[in-house]
Amino acid sequence: AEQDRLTLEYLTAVTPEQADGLDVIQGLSQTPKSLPPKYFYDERGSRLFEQITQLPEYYLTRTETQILQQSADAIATLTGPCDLIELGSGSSTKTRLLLDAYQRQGTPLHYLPVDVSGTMVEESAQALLQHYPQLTLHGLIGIYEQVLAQLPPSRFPRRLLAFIGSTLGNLSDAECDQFLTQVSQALAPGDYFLLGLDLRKPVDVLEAAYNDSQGVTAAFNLNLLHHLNWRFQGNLDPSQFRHVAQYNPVADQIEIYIESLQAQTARLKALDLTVTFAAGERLLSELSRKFDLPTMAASLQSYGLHTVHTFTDPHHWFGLLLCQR
Ligand code: AVJ
Repeated sequence: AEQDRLTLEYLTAVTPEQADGLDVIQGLSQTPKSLPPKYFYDERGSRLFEQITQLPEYYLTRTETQILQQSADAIATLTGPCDLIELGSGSSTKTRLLLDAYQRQGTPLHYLPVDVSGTMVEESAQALLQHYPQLTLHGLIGIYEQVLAQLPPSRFPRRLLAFIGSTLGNLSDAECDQFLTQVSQALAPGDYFLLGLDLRKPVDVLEAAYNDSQGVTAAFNLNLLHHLNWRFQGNLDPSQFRHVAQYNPVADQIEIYIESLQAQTARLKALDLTVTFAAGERLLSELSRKFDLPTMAASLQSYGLHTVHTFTDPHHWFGLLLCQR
């Protein structure tokens, strides 16, 4: 039966820092204020992000899709039968290109999508069950740190850990270092790591991608406030804030802020937290770093992750690195 091919697992916090809300209290109590991007992805936020991926200005998803269309067969051939663990799987739309390649080659695959949005994991897993009759799935609902600290035992000799979509760009230098250390420790020698990265490019292209004309990115950004209200019994008023996204050429990153339109105070009752904003004060809601492939490949090498293939598009706007531990 179809249901026998799908299991779901809800991971719980393993350390106090990861427990719900502590990172919110910390982020909103410091100057300048910031919040972890994982709080974007409640059900509505996940749907808004799916809309972003369809926007004419948002070249990232389209470009990575093109690259995957051309590289999926090579990736499947190289890894052979494996456990495909995907961090931040969302709708798993791009992943289907990989699943198709394994299916074409008759290579068995066990797919483990990982996402903070339970709805997203459940819905996409159900759709995949219908479409891929041979596929077995184990959905994990939780954050990357939890999953990497305790990868489920693998079915096949090899693992392919996928972190595509340039989600790595959300991490600061220190977070990135921690993350790659964890990746390297989680993988066994011979396992693969597939990393999707947004690359440096003209600033007008970058800024347009995060300031789309339909305002979807603005809605996605401000939805963070709705999510906090819902999750922590808050009274933040999203209409009193605006979306700001700008490129920082020194740090090679898009910085996304929620800017307070006036002086205001809000409460998050469940956290027993009062937050005050000055007029014009900015809360950093997301970093989206832009990379350079040779530099990244060299950095990965220092974590014991050796690049075996680099895939890119004709404009070099996006890159996929296939590494082996
Ligand atoms: C999912 C982190 C890759 O940085 O482009 C899109 C998120 N934020 N528009 C990105 C995002 C605003 C996205 N990542």
